[in-house]
Amino acid sequence: MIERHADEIRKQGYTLMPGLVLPERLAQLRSALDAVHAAEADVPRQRAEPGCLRGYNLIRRHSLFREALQQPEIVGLAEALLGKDCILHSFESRSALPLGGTQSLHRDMPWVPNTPLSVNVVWMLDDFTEENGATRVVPGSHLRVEGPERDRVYPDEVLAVAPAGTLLAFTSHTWHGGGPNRTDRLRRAFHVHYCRNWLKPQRDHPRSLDAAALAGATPLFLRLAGFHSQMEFEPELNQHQRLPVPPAVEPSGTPA
Ligand SMILES: O=C(O)CCC(=O)C(=O)O
Repeated sequence: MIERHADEIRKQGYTLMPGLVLPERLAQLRSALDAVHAAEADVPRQRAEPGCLRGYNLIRRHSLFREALQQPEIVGLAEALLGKDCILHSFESRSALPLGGTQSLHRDMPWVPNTPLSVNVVWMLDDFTEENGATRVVPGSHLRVEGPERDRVYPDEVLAVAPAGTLLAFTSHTWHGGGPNRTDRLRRAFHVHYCRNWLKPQRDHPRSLDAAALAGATPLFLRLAGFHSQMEFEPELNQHQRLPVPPAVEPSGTPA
């Protein structure tokens, strides 16, 4: 199953994986995300994109998100495309508010021949429909050298319309963007973005996780969070003692 989806991504740039999130888990994830959106309503970055609610660094926020990161089918897909040592780049929510959500088509990272740098997985917590801002993707765009023009609507873009619980995965090469939400309800989703092991992730995950978040961490979680992708410490070469890791710095009201 993983190979079929990986092949689809190699051929058309994206794939839809329905039914991977069971209804009970979906309800729990919605509640967890609603709580983040409510708790961080006043964080300036959450309001950085008008028309959307954003949640940042979600692996800090709830064990359910830390579990989602490790969903075996998705990790398998990311590994098939990025290597067995791939790590987490970022884990954020982007929920389209009523009458919001429109986003220019874009690539998540620069285009490198035959080498996607990342795989982004959109977890649809609500049905994605034509009306409520389903993600737009352009089939085959992952093979084009050039990127999309800002604010341009391309005739070959398609909507990732699918029921809640479906995961949409695409690579850093694939043109994609949020669609307009013309309904009166929030369209919730979060994005688990995996990248190659040698890239610098968007967040400093190892230093953003406190003891509670790390309690019971699996080896897979530690790898994905990037604990093993940092430079190895070699006291005999560095000629000094390892310094204590400073606690995560969190200016008041601005979660890392
Ligand atoms: O919300 C969506 O449907 C897509 C969002 C997206 O592509 C992004 O934020 O980079």
